This record gives sequence, C-alpha cells and structure tokens, in this order.
Amino acid sequence: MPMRVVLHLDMDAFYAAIEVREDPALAGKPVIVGHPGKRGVVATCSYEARTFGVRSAMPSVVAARLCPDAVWVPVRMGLYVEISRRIRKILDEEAPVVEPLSIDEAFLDMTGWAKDLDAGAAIARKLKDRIRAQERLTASVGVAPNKFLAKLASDLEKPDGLVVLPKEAIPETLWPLPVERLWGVGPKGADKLRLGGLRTIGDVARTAEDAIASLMGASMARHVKALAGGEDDRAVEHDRASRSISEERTYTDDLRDPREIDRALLARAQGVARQLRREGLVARTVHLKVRAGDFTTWTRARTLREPTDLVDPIVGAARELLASRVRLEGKGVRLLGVGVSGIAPAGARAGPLFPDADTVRAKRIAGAEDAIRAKLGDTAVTRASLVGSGLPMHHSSGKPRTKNGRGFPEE
Ligand code: DCP
Ligand code: MG
Repeated sequence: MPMRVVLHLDMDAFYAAIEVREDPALAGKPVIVGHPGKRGVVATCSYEARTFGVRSAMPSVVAARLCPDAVWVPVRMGLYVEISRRIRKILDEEAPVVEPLSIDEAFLDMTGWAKDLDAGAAIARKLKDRIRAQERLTASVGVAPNKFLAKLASDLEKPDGLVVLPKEAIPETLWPLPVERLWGVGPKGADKLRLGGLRTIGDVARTAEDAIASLMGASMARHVKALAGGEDDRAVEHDRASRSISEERTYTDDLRDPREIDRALLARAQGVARQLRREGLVARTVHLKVRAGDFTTWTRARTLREPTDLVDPIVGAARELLASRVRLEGKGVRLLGVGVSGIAPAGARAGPLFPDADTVRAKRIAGAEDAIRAKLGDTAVTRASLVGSGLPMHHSSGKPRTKNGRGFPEE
C-alpha cells in the first residue's frame, strides 16, 4: 500500500488579497472587504487589519471601532469566482484527485503520485509558485497523511505557509491545541469535554475511550479518540460532476478542406476517448469548439443517449454539431476542440444488459489500441483517415489540456 499523501490548500485573506492585487495602493494597509454600514458584516480582511482584531463575520460597526483607519472595499463576488476557477484549473493540472471545499480551499490526494510527505511538499511548493506567478496571490498548504491533519497543517503558518505534518509530530503539534480544533467537535461538544476536565487534544489522547464516552456518547468518543491520535480515514472525494476533459489545437494555417477539418475532429475525439478509458471514466455530453480565422468562436454541446468512452459516439456528436450549429460560411478554421463533460466512473454505469454487437466490437478494438499505445507510444496506432494527414498544427498551450483540466466547456 502506498503511503497516503493529502494536501489541503487555502488561499490567504482571499477576497482582500484580490482587492489589494487589483489596487496596489492598498498594499500594506488594513483592508476590510464588506459593507461598512450599520447592518454590514466583514467578509474578510487583510492580515494588517487582523492585527487590530478584525475578523470574518464580525459586525462592521465593531470592526470600524477596532480599526478606524481601515480602507473598506465592497464585495465583488464575480471577480472572486473567476479567480477561484482559474486556481482550480491549476489544482486539476497538478493533482489526480481534487475536492473543493469552498471558494478558496481544496483537498488534494497525491497518494501514488508522491511517494512520501516530502514529495508531497515539493508538489505543494509547485502549486504555491504557480498560483503566485499566475495570480499574484499567496496560498497556505498543509501536507499530511490524512484530511484532518492536512487541514490543520495548512492553518499553522498562515499566510504563505507550507507545513508538513507527519504522524511523529502529533504530540508536539496537535496535542497542545484546544479540543475545538477536532473536526466535528462544536462549541457544545467542547463544553462536554471540558466538563470532564479535557481542554486540549492531548488530554483527549491520554484519556480512555470509555471515560470520554460517558461525557459525549460512544460514537463521538470513538471519533474524537481517533482524531486525537491523528487517525482519519475519510477519502478525498473528487467532484467528477464538474469535471471535463477536452483537447484542442490551433492551426498556423486555417483549415479549409472539409476532409482536413473532419480528420482534425476525429483526432481530437480520439484523444478525448483515450483519456476517458485511461482513467476508467465515461462521459455523457460532447462539446465542440470552433474558432474561425476572423476569431468568431462557437461552443456547442450535445448530450448523448448513453455515457461513453468510445470515439465513435463522440466524433459523431461533434460532426453533427459542426454541420448543424456552426456557420463557417466559407471562413477557415483556426482552432478546433472536442471535449466531454458529465463524467462518471465507467463501473457505475449500468449500461444495456445485452450491448449490441457493434459496441462490443468497438470496445474490444479500443482496448487493443490502448494496449498497443501503452507499449509503443502514442503514435503507434492511427486510424486510416489520419495517416499522412500531415497537418501543420501545434498545441494551443504548453500543456495538454486534457489531463485533468476543466477545459473549454466551462468557459
Ligand atoms: N468569507 C465570507 N464570510 C465569512 C468567511 C469567509 O464571506 N464569514 C469569504 C471571504 C474570504 C473567503 O470566504 O476571503 C475565504 O474564507 P477563509 O476562511 O479562507 O478566509 P480568508 O481566505 O479571507 O483568510 P485566511 O488567510 O485566514 O484563509
Ligand atoms: Mg482562505
């Protein structure tokens, strides 16, 4: 069993940091995001404002009293959501499993990709660097063998923190913290523990489960005992529903020949289908993106009757969308993309009990092609219509967008 490596990433002073980035004159000042009126509350504030005691969810009148010189800026939700999406894209490109928790935080499961916590820390560093370079914002990351410890670790050295929390560090790092920091223990649960004389997580760790059960019941006692010992086996859950896989190319010379365009469509559909099979997934909706030489752009989608991981239904839908819902009117094609969304694990699909012979055959061929490709590399298998197409093409971006990305369907 490979060692579990879980990351928790949380952006620092998210809305406030974005506002400072948008208006450099705010840098270094106590900035409060929210409405300063009587009924307003603080959404968040810069770390400078926090030194005055200002906090999220605090009534604005209280914040204004604590920090009279603060600069107040209104909430701009649309902007924050857009930046959140771009950060999510970075996470999707660097991690196989991403579970977003809120607009500015996510769990990432790097098990199998990172051999130990130090390798996880190297990935955390890369994520922080990419976010800083692309968005000019800082994130704090915790690296640990499970979700509970990772989330705790990301908070320990905010802002701009990177904390690795191995099991061995538990007595020193976890045990001095108050019992409220145990996941699932609210103010009421904390009161019950304190009634029994247990104030810190270490107190819980050193107390017998039976004694804790008499304070808060058997199942809660089992839960807090596990957490206090640093045990948490909750899985990082990828939100597949919002995921998409896509492939697109930009051509240095616009494609004009319909056969060339069709070959390009097939090649992109093959890439997408292969990616689905590689990850054991099926998809239900096919997306087509076309940009003409004059930059007119179409994005069109069609939902299939059955989820699939095969090229034929995908290219079929893409062809139909191109024929019926894109008006090129003689213009050449500058960019062509095929994508899928509505993704689910292949096993979860019930499927027809007796699939028709064509589907069985197509699956067998696809499986064989994938096997050859795995052995000989990507160019070993090419459909007849692709041979010798020799298209002048280059990737539209440095990194293939198919890997884990939310590709163009969301745009
Ligand atoms: N938020 C909000 N109201 C709250 C808490 C948060 O509107 N009561 C918004 C504003 C925050 C964002 O959600 O910027 C993220 O919440 P966090 O708890 O992660 O807080 P910050 O990112 O602002 O600060 P930190 O550096 O502590 O993570
Ligand atoms: Mg945050």
